[in-house]
Amino acid sequence: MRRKPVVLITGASGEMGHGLVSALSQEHDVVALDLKECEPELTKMCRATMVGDILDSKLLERLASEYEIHAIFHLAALLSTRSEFSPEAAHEVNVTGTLNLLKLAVEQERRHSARVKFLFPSSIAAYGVASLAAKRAAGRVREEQCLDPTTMYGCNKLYCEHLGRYYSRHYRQLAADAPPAGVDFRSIRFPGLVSAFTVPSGGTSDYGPEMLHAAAKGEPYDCFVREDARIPFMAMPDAIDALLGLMAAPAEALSSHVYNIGAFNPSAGEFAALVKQAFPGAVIRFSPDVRRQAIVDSWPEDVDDARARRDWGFKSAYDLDRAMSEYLLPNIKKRYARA
Ligand code: AKB
Repeated sequence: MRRKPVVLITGASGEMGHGLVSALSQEHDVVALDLKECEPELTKMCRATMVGDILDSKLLERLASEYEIHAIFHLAALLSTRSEFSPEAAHEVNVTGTLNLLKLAVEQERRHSARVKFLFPSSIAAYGVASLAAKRAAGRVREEQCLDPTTMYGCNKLYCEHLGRYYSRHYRQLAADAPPAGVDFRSIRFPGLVSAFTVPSGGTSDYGPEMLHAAAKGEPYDCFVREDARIPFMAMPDAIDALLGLMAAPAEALSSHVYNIGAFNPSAGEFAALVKQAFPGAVIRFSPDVRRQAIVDSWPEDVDDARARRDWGFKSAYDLDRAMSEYLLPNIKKRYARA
């Protein structure tokens, strides 16, 4: 008897997992995996939740034997700042962990004779520009430009995009029993994300969401980048919609395994000004950390997302003003009023 297919989400308790579990669970049976116990509210939406490590091969074997997995959203990762404190551990989680999930996808395809969709959140950290002058000159970067990341996390993301392409098109290409079709790997290079419901940790784009949440809580915030630091950001609902949109796109429409998506790109100073407008008493001081600043300076100030618009109709719904007035401020105010 065929079992009901499920969608597996790794890193389900993280920043993006929350929104994704609730969106996906409306149409799919979701199995959520995370190092931490999922919140009860999320658990209720899932067919099953598992506490465990993507490096634990026994756990992945158990998952493979218990469920028929038809799509994997592999969100689990160590972000850019945290990865610089233990680069080898980051490599293990970010690369070996991804490899384990790609192997799981291949194994599921073999068992169930159906292609597995593999959705991979890559990052603007895959880019690396050599200097501020080069960043300004590069402007909106296309997917194949400036690929010299300076962080372990960025190197890991870029390499995993290549691994995905390999598992999709070239896996065991010389073996007599090479699979007829590879994993259906699709990835998005996300900008910094801003959610009303979760505060990220361990990233370098965290100054955006951190200053907003601090202001809402009435706490002062020391921003670790300069006022003129500029990278792309996006409101979380657009990020979730983009993953769902890419998942739904017909394979023939996709000309690539990797897509930029963009929404808005305020400087840290411009973002702080909007936060102060919303929370007039907010105290935001700029005290740049030279080394974290250097990471932000190595990321592009904007991305060209023409490929995503053309191939699968990506379009962000939230520019910065709408993100603030319709999504971030109402939800954040409600959240901290309750706390
Ligand atoms: C980070 O700052 O590491 C992440 C990212 C930009 O991918 N938020």
